[in-house]
Order: sequence, then structure tokens, then C-alpha cells
Amino acid sequence: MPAYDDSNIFARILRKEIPNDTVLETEHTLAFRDIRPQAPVHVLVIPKGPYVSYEDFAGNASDAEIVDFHRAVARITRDLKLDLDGGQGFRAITNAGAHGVQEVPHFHMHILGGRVMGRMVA
Ligand code: DGP
Repeated sequence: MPAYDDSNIFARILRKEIPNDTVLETEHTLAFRDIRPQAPVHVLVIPKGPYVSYEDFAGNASDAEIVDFHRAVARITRDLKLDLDGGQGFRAITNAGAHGVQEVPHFHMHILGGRVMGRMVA
């Protein structure tokens, strides 16, 4: 696992050095609109802790951080009417490392919705 580099753009957002369009903030999690949206709804959900990628977060974060993160994802899908009760669904993805084409080395989940997604292709 590469060392966490706190100069990345999401670390700067967490330090409030640059602005963001916040959707939800909880004790351990921040969610905000993607600056280059790929769908009518495109939200990034990040833990406040310094985790590089999904397996870093899932393997090393506390239970409280992991639960808080996933509850935040669920709440956002409900609040933005993407869930299967109030809406028509969504896609949640995370990119890791060079093969995953991860641009920002702070773990994040993309929540995409508001249109029919393309079929998943490698
Ligand atoms: P990924 O390839 O999974 O690392 O996606 C990184 C995403 O982060 C990409 O969709 C664009 C978004 N992004 C990059 N810089 C900023 C920023 O300064 N603000 C916001 N809101 N999003 C950003």
C-alpha cells in the first residue's frame, strides 16, 4: 500500500482549503458533488480518515468508520431519490490504483444516478 499523501485534493477539501458542494457530512464521512459529473447525479463519498483505496479503508478503518460510511451512502441514495423505494436506482463504484485508473489517492466511492447507465465494460 502506498503511503497516504495528504497533499491530495480530497485531503485539501477535508481541511477546507478548497470549497466543495457538500451533500452530507457525518462524524466520519463527507459526501460532495463531483466537479466533472458523469451523470445528472454524481456524488463522491469519502471517509475523513487517511485511506488510499478501498482495501486500505475496508481493511484498516475502524468498525465505526466503516458503518458510518456505508450508512451515509444509503442515506444519500434515499435523500437524492436514487434508492429502489423512491427512485430508479444508481451505480456505486470505486477505482483503485493504476489499473483502476484512480485519479485521487484518497479512497472515494462514486454514486451515479439520474439516467440509465451504460453496461459495465472493462
Ligand atoms: P477517480 O478517478 O475515481 O480517482 O475519480 C476522481 C474524481 O474526483 C473525478 O471524477 C473528478 C473528481 N474531482 C477531482 N478534483 C476534484 C475537486 O477539486 N472537487 C471535486 N468536487 N471533485 C473533484
